[in-house]
Amino acid sequence: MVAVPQCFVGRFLFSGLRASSSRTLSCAQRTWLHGRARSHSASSDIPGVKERTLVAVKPDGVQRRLVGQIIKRLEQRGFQLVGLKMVQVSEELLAQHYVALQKKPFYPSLLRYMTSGPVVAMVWEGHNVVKSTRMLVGDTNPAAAAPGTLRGDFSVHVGRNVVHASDSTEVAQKEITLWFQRSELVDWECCDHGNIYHP
Ligand code: DAT
Ligand code: MG
Repeated sequence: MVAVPQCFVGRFLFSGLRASSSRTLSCAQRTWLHGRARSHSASSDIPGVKERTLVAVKPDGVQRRLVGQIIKRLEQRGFQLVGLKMVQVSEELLAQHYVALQKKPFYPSLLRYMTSGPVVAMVWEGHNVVKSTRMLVGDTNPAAAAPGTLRGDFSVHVGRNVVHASDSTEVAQKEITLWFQRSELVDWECCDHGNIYHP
């Protein structure tokens, strides 16, 4: 990284040219500049900005090479990836994940489906990320999922609906703890934070 001299930074910060000039700086330099310039727009000061949710590309989504498109939709919305791994899910984990569905007639086929191949599990962070991600994912039944949603665009049958997303903040916390170790999640602030959030 190129060091940013103090006098150079001072000129930008106080001459009013910071926004246009920072276009020529590296991401790390912009982050540093924003950190110096902001007094109260750090993410921890914005209510709910640290909300997290579990998103999992199910085995059909992985087999159909949809991982990239699903990540793209969450990234382009402005959410931030804080955890990512590919896993062959165990029946024990799924039994806890789908505990509310254990009495449903489709439960055995749901277990077979979810263990049929690898799953890409992710944790995404951002303001209202749980609700917004559910809207991006769309209705459980793809037939009812609106066009433009992931399920509405990429799936046909409820038994192969390509992606999972936590349905409430409480469930999200439980699911993240179930799927991820604390050490697998990264606390970081994206250098475009100031363009996504109003302080
Ligand atoms: P969601 O995944 O939208 O949160 P859910 O928690 O009610 O929906 O169900 C979990 C998954 O179980 C769902 O994504 C697909 C499967 N499933 C739900 N209802 C089903 C049904 N009637 N037949 C087959 N699979 C079903
Ligand atoms: Mg659910």
